Amino acid sequence: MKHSQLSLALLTAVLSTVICTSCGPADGEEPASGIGTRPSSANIPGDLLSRSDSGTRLLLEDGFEGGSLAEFWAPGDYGSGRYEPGAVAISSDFARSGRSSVRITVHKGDIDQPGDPGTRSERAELDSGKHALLDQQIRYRFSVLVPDDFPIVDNRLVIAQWKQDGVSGSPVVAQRFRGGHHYMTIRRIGGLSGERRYFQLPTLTTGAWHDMEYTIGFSTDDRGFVRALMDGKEVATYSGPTAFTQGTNRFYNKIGLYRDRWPTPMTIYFDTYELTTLSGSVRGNGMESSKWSEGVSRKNAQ
Ligand SMILES: [Ca+2]
Repeated sequence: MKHSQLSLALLTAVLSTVICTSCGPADGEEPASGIGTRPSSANIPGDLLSRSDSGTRLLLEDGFEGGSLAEFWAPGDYGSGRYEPGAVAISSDFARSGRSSVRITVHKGDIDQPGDPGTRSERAELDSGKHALLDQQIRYRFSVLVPDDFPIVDNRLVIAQWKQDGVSGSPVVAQRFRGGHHYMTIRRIGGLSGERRYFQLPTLTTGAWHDMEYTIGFSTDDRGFVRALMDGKEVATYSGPTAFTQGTNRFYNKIGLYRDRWPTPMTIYFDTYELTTLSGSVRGNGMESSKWSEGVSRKNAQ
C-alpha cells in the first residue's frame, strides 16, 4: 500500500533523527484550577461569526492587524498564565497578510512549570479558548514564520498544540520543531501520555512564511482523523480516535513556543489564524498512518 510504505518511511525517518521526544505529563498540561473560567464558543463575539454559501462557519479569525489581538484569545495571565507581559505583540517585522503579524517570544523561566522529572518547562503561547468541537469536522489555518536567527537546538519545542479539556498530559495533536526537525505527533487515546505517532513534516525554512492547515475530526472512536497540509500540500494524515471519553467537549488550540528550559530566548511569528467548522458531522476517512511509539527516547522507541 502506498500510504503504508510512506508512513513507514516517515516513521523510520523521524525515529532515526529525533533523539528525545518525551513530552511528559506537563506537555501543555493545564492545572485543573484554571478549567472552566474561559469563554466558551457561545461567547465568541458576534462579529467573528459568519456563514459562507458552502455551509462552513468561520468561528475564529485573527489577521493580527490594527495593533491588538482578537478578543477570543485567552488573556496571558489566564490560569497559571500562558505568556508573560510583553511576550506577545503585534509586529510589523513580517506579515503574511496585511501589514502585521503576531510576534511571540519566550525567555528562560517564562511561565515556569514542572516538566518531565528533573526538568522545567516554559512557554509563551496564544490560547484559542475552549470550544465544543466534538464530532464536528473543523479546520484550523495559520501561517508561521521562524526567523533566520532562531536558535536551532535539540530541546523540546512545541509550536502548535491541540488539547481536550479535562485530559491531563500531552496534547492530542502537536506540531513540533526540534533540532531543525519539523514533525507532528498524535497522542494515543487511552494510552500513556508519552505514547504517540510521529509524522515528519517538510522543512520549516527559516525566514519564510509557511501556511499550515489542520482538518481535524475530534471523535472518541475510529471516525476521528487529522489531515495536515503545509503550503497547500497534504503532508500527514491520521485516522483513529482523537478524543478521550473522560474528557469534556471543550477543545482548545495553542500556538507559540512551549519548551523545556533553555537559556536563550526564542521568537516566532504567526499570522492569518482561523478556525472554521465544516459542514457535516465527523466521519471516518480510511486514512492510514504509522504505528504507535512511546517516544521516551530513541532507544525505547526502537
Ligand atoms: Ca496580518
